[in-house]
Amino acid sequence: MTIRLFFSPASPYVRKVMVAAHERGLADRIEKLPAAASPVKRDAAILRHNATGKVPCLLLADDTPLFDSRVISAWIDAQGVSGVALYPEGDRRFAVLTLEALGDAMLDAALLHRYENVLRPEDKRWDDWARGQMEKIDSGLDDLEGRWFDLLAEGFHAGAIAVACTLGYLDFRFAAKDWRSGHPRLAGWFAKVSDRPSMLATVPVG
Ligand SMILES: N[C@@H](CCC(=O)N[C@@H](CS)C(=O)NCC(=O)O)C(=O)O
Repeated sequence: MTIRLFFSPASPYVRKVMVAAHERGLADRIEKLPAAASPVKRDAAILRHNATGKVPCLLLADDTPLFDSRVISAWIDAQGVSGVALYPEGDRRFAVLTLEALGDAMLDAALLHRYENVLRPEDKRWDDWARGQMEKIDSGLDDLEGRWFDLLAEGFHAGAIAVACTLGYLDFRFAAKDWRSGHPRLAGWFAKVSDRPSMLATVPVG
């Protein structure tokens, strides 16, 4: 079975699904397709399969597209040939899904902040809007350090993967942001999970 993935080595959402694939023993079955996703210059090859033009987008053997990162991660988990389920059964499943949604929402804010400061022409930038995105990241960090920490530390499930990719993205694109100060438990957890083969194999480049 060959599956193809519109891939970007810098995308934290692509990283989420590649980490999931490594954790579940599927990474070597994924053929990486080149992609240049951008909200201002859309990639025609992605658009043929995903009307949003975003990565990640997975193509099954018969060309059926799967997106976005949450759907792809769930599909990978369902195929899993090794490792531990990323989405547990029962009530805990919804807690893990909510944690994944929190990690993704922080990533959305980080990406929007970056687009504002990298893509938008300087004279059109809006500081309050960028500050609002950063505030989402900051309140998310506080919540991860507090009420979500026990679930986060329970195992490397889909929620933990989303958070790990979010923190990795902050280090990659917001290196000056000292998110570790004030979040010592989160910092210790991230140092530990960063040594997992799935995380080491997917360190962002770009
Ligand atoms: N909710 C989506 C977000 C994916 C996303 O925003 N990907 C970015 C790259 S990191 C992208 O394709 N941006 C291009 C665009 O916004 O058109 C997911 O979880 O996969």
